[in-house]
Amino acid sequence: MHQYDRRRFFKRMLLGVSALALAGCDKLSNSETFTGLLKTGENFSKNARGLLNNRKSMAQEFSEADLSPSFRSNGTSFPYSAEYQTLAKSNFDDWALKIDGLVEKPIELTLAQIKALPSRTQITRHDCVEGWSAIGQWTGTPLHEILTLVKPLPSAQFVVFYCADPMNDDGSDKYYESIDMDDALHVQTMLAYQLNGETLPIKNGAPIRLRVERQLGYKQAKYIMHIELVDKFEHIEKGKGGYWEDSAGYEWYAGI
Ligand SMILES: Nc1nc2c(c(=O)[nH]1)N[C@H]1C(S)=C(S)[C@@H](COP(=O)(O)O)O[C@H]1N2
Ligand SMILES: [Mo]
Repeated sequence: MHQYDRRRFFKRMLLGVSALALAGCDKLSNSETFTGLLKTGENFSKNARGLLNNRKSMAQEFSEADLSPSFRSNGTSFPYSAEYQTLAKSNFDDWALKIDGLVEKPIELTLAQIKALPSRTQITRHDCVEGWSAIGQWTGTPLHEILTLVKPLPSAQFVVFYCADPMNDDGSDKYYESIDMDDALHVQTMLAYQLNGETLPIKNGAPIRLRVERQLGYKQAKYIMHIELVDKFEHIEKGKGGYWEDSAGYEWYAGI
C-alpha cells in the first residue's frame, strides 16, 4: 500500500471503529462486519511496527569529515574455503553472482557487470551488537537495480544472501542473511564494492557485501556468492533467516 492509501485506510478504519463503538459492541460482536473489522485491525497492528518506523525512512547519512579513521573487520576476515581463496587470487575476475529463486529471469553477473550498473555512494554508521560503531563511505549497486533485472515474482517475500565463509572448521554452516522486500527495495540498500573510495578490502567482504543501513552489523552480509528470492525460510539451514538468528537467537529484524 502506498503511504497515502495507508493513511486513508487508517482514517476509514478509525471512523468504522468509532461508529461501532457508538452503536454498542454487544449487539455487534457476532455480526460479520464487526469480526471482519477486528481481523483487519489485527493485520493492521502486525504491520504497525513497519508502518510506525516508516519503512521508506532514510538512515542518517554523514559527511566525509565524520568518517572513522579506519573501518575495522569483524567476524570472518578472510574466508578459508578453497573456492574463495582461488577467487581472491584472480581478483574476483572469475567470480559471478548468481541471483535466482522466485524470479522471472534468473541471472549471473560478473563484478564488471555489477559495476556497470547505476551506482550510489553513501556515508553511514555501522553498529555492531558487540559494542562498536564505525562510519564508512560505501559505493555500490542499489539492490533494486538488480531486482529490476531479475523481475521478482509476486510470491517473493524475502531476499537471501549466501556468503562464502564457513563458520565451522569442517566447512559447514556458511554465513547467510536475509531481508524483506521493503528493505530490498529501499534506496540505501546496496551491494557495496567500495569502502572509503577504495576497492572493498577482503577483510570487509570483497568482492561485494550488503549494506542495509537501518539494521545492525550482523545483517550486513559479506562475501556474497549467491542471492535467492524466497517466500519462506523453511528450506534454509535452520530456517530462521540468518546465521546468528539460527545459532544465537539474534532478532531477524535488527532495526535501529
Ligand atoms: N559473511 C559474513 N558476513 C558478516 C559477518 C561474517 O562473519 N561473515 N559478520 C557480521 C558482523 S557481526 C558484522 S558487525 C559485520 C562486520 O563488517 P566488517 O567486517 O566490515 O566490520 O559483518 C557482518 N557480516
Ligand atoms: Mo556485529
